[in-house]
Amino acid sequence: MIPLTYSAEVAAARDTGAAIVALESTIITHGMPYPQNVEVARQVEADIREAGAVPATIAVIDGTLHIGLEDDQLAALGQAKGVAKLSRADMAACIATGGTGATTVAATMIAAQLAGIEVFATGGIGGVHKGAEDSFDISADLMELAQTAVTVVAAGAKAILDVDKTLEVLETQGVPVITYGQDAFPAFWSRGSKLKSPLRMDSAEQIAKAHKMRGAMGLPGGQLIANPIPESAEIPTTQMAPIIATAQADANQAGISGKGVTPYLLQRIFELTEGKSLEANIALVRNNARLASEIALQLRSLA
Ligand code: PSU
Ligand code: MN
Repeated sequence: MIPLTYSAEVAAARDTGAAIVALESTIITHGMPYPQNVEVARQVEADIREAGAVPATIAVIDGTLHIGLEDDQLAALGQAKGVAKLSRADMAACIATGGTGATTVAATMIAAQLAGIEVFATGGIGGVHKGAEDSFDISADLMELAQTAVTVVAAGAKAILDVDKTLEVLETQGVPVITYGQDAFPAFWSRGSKLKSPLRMDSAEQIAKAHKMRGAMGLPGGQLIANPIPESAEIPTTQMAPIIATAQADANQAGISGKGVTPYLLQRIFELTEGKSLEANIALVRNNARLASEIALQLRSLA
């Protein structure tokens, strides 16, 4: 038996068949500084409710897998020290030993599927890191997208990654990469990039239909929906490139590896942009939550 609990709101949504959108918690514990992290987590939940769906923020607390957090749990997680960053490899061990951990994209997808939730909104997925030919640092998020049937809405892959290689691995793994409303694959803080998106769709309905079709065809895995950051919030690639290069060089010099890499880079970029990267990050997560809600509502009407 998996020790699994639903928040009151998610339990009610399950009873009535309301549309539910999953949210990860690593972005809260490892992706943004306190107190903005808690404010953003609350804001994103509110955005989902306003769009007519129900938010389910996912985390492991004292050995229980929570599908939806009560507000006090969310606030406590946002301030807690030493919270584990969980992925496919260590989520079961954390639950079995009574630990507390935040879920990455991979772990959130696993939890969402256990709870029958088909859509999940986040900021950016993990991917192939720069220098992966030496470090072998490739996020488990990519392999999760290949095997767990959850549609993940993100703002493309972060420019801290090797985006070309990330797209190559996604293709190899058979993951549909669908950009919403434009041809170019978006670069997280920036709307555009030199890369063409493998697929493009212009409505939540099409995305929901594609999700259902994969299921009908017996294809395992989910879909990556790349939703460009709103124009008013974007930071041009030319401005981000030198900052990312500095952050990467600092990470190399500090000898950061493994799970530490993504949190280190995000924090360093936050410092180097004097908080501007965080503002953009907040705008894009909220934008993704709104699109994920539309997709969840469409999936429900197709069901
Ligand atoms: N994107 C963000 N903020 C984050 C992350 C991604 O905007 O905090 C987190 C997600 O939880 C993602 C994880 O799954 O980083 C990837 O970590 P890694 O590169 O170690 O697989
Ligand atoms: Mn990694």
